Amino acid sequence: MKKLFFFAAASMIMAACSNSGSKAPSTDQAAQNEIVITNDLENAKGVIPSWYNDNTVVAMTDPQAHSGEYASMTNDTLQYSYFYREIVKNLKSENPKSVVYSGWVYTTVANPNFAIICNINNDTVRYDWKANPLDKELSEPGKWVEFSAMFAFDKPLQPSYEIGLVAWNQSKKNVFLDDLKITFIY
Ligand SMILES: [Ca+2]
Repeated sequence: MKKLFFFAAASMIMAACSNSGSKAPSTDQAAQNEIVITNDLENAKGVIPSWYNDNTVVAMTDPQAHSGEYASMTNDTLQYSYFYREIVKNLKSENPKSVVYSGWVYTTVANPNFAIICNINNDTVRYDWKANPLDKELSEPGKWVEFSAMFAFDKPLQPSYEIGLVAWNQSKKNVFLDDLKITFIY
């Protein structure tokens, strides 16, 4: 009788172990610490929450967009690209540690004065801003190139602050963006 009880208890423990083991794979853990937002710009004209400057989104044929038909165009009159803005607390109850803004960029001129900007606003007041220039990555005009810009939030954030991500083109020549991806890391 004792032996049977021990065997039953042991199999219950084993069952408990295998359950907890299958519930928390490491990839899920990593995903829980990130919020990923993607935008291929194909539906930008339909007004997507948190995205602005859809007047920069154009149908492209020559050159072709990186995906589908649409990409964001910047030049002398459109210095700022399609623009992502969101309040910190609308993303998650905690504050992000950093954000990575990545995607594809096409320049019509070598080494344009072109940068990804991360703005942080406290209501209407600028709290912080950083630039990640892409001029060196864009040494070859006439092709789509993948880019990635990382910004660490080293100045403390408040839940009410607004984070903005935008490309700033000061080259006056056409530079296009497509297939944007924003990854907030917590
Ligand atoms: Ca597209």
